[in-house]
Amino acid sequence: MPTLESIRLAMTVLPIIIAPDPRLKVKCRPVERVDAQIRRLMDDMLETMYLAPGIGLAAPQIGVNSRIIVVDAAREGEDRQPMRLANPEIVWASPEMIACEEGCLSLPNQYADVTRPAEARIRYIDHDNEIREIQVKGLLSTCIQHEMDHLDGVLFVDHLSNLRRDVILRKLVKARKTQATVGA
Ligand code: GNR
Ligand code: NI
Repeated sequence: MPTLESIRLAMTVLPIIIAPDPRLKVKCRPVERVDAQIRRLMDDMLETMYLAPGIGLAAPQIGVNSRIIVVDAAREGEDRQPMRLANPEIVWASPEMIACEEGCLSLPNQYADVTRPAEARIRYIDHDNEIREIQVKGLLSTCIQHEMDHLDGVLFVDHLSNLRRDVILRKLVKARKTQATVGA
């Protein structure tokens, strides 16, 4: 029988770090083992992602330097398909590439086309600490690759020209200054 204390009724929504920020530019450390504490973090990340709302979230976006991502690329109206991945690795990528318009919760209101492998095979550790592999395509493939980039300190704007990246980052600096002034 689980004790009352071991049953979590509420998950925690965590603040998302907005670029530019040095915490989004670091390489994250591998997870040693997916234990109850990591599972809790994965659940809090999912809750944070759903509220935002977004289709993916990487640990560094909430200030945690660990190789953990969560994803749910289910369409609106479909049942939720939450995925929890630790130490994700690309073990195969298709030669075919696909361009998808990407956004990022750490780059609010900024969108650009990014070209990535259309399909990929991903090895990861799941929420039960089991090694698994999945083959993904479409939006799910794009999203997982976007999240994996975060674990190496890479943002989608790093795939654009220096000029386009700097235009977006300057907009975010300006928006932050305006917010600080207005106190919004
Ligand atoms: O919510 C998100 N949408 C999205 C759309 C296209 C490609 C990637 C993404 S991921 C993004 C959430 C996010 O910032 N994850 O890091
Ligand atoms: Ni992102």
